[in-house]
Amino acid sequence: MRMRATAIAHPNLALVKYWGKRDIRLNLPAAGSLSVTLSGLRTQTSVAFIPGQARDAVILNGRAVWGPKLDRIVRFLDHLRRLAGTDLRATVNTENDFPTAAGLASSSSGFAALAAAGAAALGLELTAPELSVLARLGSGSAARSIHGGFVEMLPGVMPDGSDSHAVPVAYENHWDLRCLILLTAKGEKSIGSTEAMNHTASSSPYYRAWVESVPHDLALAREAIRNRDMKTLAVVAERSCLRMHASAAAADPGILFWNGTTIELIHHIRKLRSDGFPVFFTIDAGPHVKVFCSASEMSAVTQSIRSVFSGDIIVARPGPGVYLKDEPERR
Ligand code: 2P0
Repeated sequence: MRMRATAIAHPNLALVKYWGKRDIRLNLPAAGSLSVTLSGLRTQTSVAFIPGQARDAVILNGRAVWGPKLDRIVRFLDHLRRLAGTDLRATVNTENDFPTAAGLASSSSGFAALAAAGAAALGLELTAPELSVLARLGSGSAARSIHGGFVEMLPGVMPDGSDSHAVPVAYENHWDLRCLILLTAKGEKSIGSTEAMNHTASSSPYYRAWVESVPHDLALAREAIRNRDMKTLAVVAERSCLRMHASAAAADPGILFWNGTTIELIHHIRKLRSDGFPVFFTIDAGPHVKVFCSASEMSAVTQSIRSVFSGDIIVARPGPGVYLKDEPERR
């Protein structure tokens, strides 16, 4: 057992969204989802299990983490300790090169990197599905960042969640897409994804219809990715995004993640598409707009967006799954 390890993971963006759980305690999703793991944004996490250390310590971007955020990570470290049969406490040091808890999927890369580094530090030799199951216990979307490229999350049927993990759909170099992340606001979002999706599930009359709509969208998206069919993927991804947000907006009280710029950008992207550009948007549990287009169209799409948007833009592309710093990337 080497007791310490460092892992690198990239956040993923869902094209068919995950929104709602069949088991809150085990983070089991109510339906599948499909995402792209993105290079261009990255989390690096080091974990050290230290004999004699009294309690877990977590440092995020150089600052100590406290309160409910620390409790969530300690609960995750407890899963690791149970698997390894140890009661050693850990020091976790994690760095994001992009805004945390702002609707940029930091929990997906965060828990994927923590799962891989923690498991390696404790000498756990896990298969990819086992590592994905472990990451899922930290955050549902983290299960998908174990793999690179285009990834599907299987909801599974087992009560213990052992069949609820991600699987690769296509490698990162399968399709040379670009993702422009348009930052429409600064700071952390007002409500976390976990709380927002649980509130939607318990109070939105549209929630059931949302969950029932997912399998059909998954089948279409899977096929569209295999065929590099932008037209179909655009329709499915925007539909999945809008249905997810509609189910949240119909909760009681309703949850609205968008600001005015979000809506202006939605209209602009749809206009671009009707003008013949193969482009589409998606939006997560925050106000930022993520725009997908082919690599060859990126400069024209960026130029057009710049006519209505002056905020920061992060450029990302399909990227690798989680890997240990001193080992090759996992494909
Ligand atoms: C997704 N999101 O599929 C959806 C779309 C946000 C909007 O997965 O409670 O942070 O930790 O399982 O993974 C965000 O949810 O929630 C998310 P938990 P998570 O990407």
